[in-house]
Amino acid sequence: MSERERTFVMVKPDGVKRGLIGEIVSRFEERGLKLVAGKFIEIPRDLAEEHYGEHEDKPFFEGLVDFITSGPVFAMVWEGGDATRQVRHMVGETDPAESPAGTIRGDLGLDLGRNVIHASDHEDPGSNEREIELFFDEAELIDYERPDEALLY
Ligand code: RTP
Ligand code: MG
Repeated sequence: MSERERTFVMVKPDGVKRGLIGEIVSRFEERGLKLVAGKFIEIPRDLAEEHYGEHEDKPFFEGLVDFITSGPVFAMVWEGGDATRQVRHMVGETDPAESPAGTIRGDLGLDLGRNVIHASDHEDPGSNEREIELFFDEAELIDYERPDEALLY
């Protein structure tokens, strides 16, 4: 039994344009995580800069913000036991070339920039809550029961 937790995930513009939203959502559903919120949006530049604020001094920052604002993203909140760590495990490494087969980036990612998905960082405690708040209002987080609830946490 692990603690119930919510984590933030988004399919990046490359994943949306390649038609990978369904594939990515399916992986989390099949794993037994519960979808709590989701929306299809174009991220305003100031939100993108805030979201990736931890990287503002890095040389790739401007390019990263350009990329994440280059097209629509599908933003989601998923819930489950130890969800942030679990999701990052499923996502793989930052660079798809270093991500094992079976991970989302290992199976679907193209390169360091076009790595199809963002997920909150389990090594940065609180990043999940911070990112959820950045993208969603409280009223957009939907509470409901799944019949297999007992397996989720
Ligand atoms: P994300 O935040 O997008 O889920 O990715 P991540 O945690 O795996 O990696 P992070 O270190 O947070 O970096 C954010 C995104 O910046 C791009 N990046 N480029 N050296 C580089 O050129 C470089 N390093 C990172 C990647 O697209 C990464 O997903
Ligand atoms: Mg990150």
